[in-house]
Amino acid sequence: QMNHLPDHIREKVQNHPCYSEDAHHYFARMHVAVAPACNIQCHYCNRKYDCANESRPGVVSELYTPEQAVRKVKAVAATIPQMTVLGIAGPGDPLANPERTFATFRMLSEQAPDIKLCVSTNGLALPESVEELSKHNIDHVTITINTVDPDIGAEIYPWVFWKNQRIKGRAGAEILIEQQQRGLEMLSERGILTKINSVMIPGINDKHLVEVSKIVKGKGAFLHNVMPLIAEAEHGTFYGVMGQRGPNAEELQELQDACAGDMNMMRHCRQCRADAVGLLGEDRGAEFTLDKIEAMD
Ligand code: CLF
Ligand code: SF4
Repeated sequence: QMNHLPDHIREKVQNHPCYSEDAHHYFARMHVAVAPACNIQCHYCNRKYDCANESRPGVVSELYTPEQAVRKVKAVAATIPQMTVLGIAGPGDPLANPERTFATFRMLSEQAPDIKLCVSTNGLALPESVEELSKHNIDHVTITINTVDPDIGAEIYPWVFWKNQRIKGRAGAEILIEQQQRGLEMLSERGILTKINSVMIPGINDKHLVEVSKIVKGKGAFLHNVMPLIAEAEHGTFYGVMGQRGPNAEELQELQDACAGDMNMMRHCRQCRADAVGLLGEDRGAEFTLDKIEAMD
């Protein structure tokens, strides 16, 4: 899969553990949980936990200031030399916390220029953020796109917060979808690599995601990551309470195969926490809590 990539793209993905399946055996990523707020509501979210756009609901991350986050990144980089990528993925939406997210990126691009910066977003605030993202030399942006149809969107997103107003139902979903698609186009125009995450929700968007995959590929997305809904009742999400189930492993694989065609599919995602540290599937976060980092200085 990597061999047919043009050089300038291969260079960007060859040591990113999410964008390259090969790389994930050798290179590690870390997340810093600097972004508490969110600007939309997803029916699969429980705000007490990390953003389910990328991560497993049901775990809570300790919130860091940008300064604390930078100290943590330096401490991890000194301990784990394979750590090539720093991602901001929550616990809310990184672009709904622009001061905190961009302060972290700015300090890191100055103080640790070898570390690749990565971000994951629901996309609502993406078009207004693209300029700033390209300033910080960010090559990797993930957008969670669960649908391109506002009627389906209304079943996933009860509201979005837009221009100081809460906009409910189909109208809110329509705005979110437009912003996501425009953001994707703007990133593609600038040559920033994009990964699309889609949460597979049986009976709601499962049949529709093949079309989503084609559309985002047409707009230049590099990689598509179909993730299973996690909706345990004890997580207290709307879907969990309503008895909505997640897909089983076979259903997930069937959909990933159906999307595959000539789209690159990510199949090694581990649905990381917003403060994960280490190789994918490994979590060394407990070695780098604030008290331990302070003791390292
Ligand atoms: Fe983190 Fe996400 Fe960047 Fe990777 S994770 S912000 S792209 S550096 Fe990776 Fe984790 Fe899956 Fe995300 S395995 S949940 S896809
Ligand atoms: Fe929750 Fe993330 Fe959705 Fe925001 S974008 S509501 S934090 S799952």
